Amino acid sequence: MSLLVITIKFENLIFKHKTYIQRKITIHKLKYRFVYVSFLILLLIPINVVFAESLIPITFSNSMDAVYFDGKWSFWEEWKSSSHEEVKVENFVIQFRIAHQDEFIYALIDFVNDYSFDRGADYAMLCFDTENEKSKIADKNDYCFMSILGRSNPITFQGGSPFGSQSNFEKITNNNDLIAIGGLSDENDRYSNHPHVSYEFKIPLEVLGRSNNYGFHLAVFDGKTNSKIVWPDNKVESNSISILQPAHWGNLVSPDKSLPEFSSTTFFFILLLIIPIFFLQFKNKLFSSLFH
Ligand SMILES: [Ca+2]
Ligand SMILES: [Ca+2]
Ligand SMILES: [Ca+2]
Repeated sequence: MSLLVITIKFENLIFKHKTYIQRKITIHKLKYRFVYVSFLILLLIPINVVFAESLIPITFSNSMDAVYFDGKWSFWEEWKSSSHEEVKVENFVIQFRIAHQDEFIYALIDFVNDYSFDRGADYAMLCFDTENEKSKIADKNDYCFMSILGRSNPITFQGGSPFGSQSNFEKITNNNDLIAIGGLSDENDRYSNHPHVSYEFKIPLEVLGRSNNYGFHLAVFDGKTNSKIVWPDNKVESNSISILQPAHWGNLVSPDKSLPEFSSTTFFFILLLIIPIFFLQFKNKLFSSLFH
């Protein structure tokens, strides 16, 4: 074999090896881009699309102790720092806001197109299954809090009653710090200037206990149209005294476990720290797999 042939074969070998390395780098680059793009897409998808639809996130807010309980959005900043969920069923629109601070859960139910102030008939009710067992019959750790428009005192219901005719719930004494009040909105409302019915709740964690995942149900009734809007079913029922059983409730989830007291801003900064670490680790793995 001549020297020329050996040289050509050797050059071909080197060329093939170089091509193999380049192909490997290209594949790794593509993998890297795929992971990066997927991560960006995940960041852009709303949380209620990533998870099941029957889920409402609850966030920490450091301004809920400034809420003025008059049954309406009283000033521009009042409910600004809270989670938002829009419930749209047929022609009805409810803007729901919820947050927690210290020993309380705070909620606003803004029934944007209930223009009739039906005193003693319109009502809103929030229900919590504190162990989120989704049981077929309400048990002792299931609570509902009801505000009837025009009445100063809220009503607390607890599950575990033997009476199926009352959906296995019974009235219990209100916690002293419980507030649930209905009202008529004014020009400070964030969603509509047309006066409409809204409700504000302050629910003590002394009753519920802290959890990062409650079973959750919302029911809002308009006396004029005899329509009860229920979440998570997103359907309209005519009024009845029955309360939906926990098996049909959705979830109220705290992304920051067990309702800890740190803000969404802190959560965002933690995320900002985690992302570069994630990519640095990925990059190191990429280089080590190429050169070892
Ligand atoms: Ca208010
Ligand atoms: Ca009404
Ligand atoms: Ca339960």
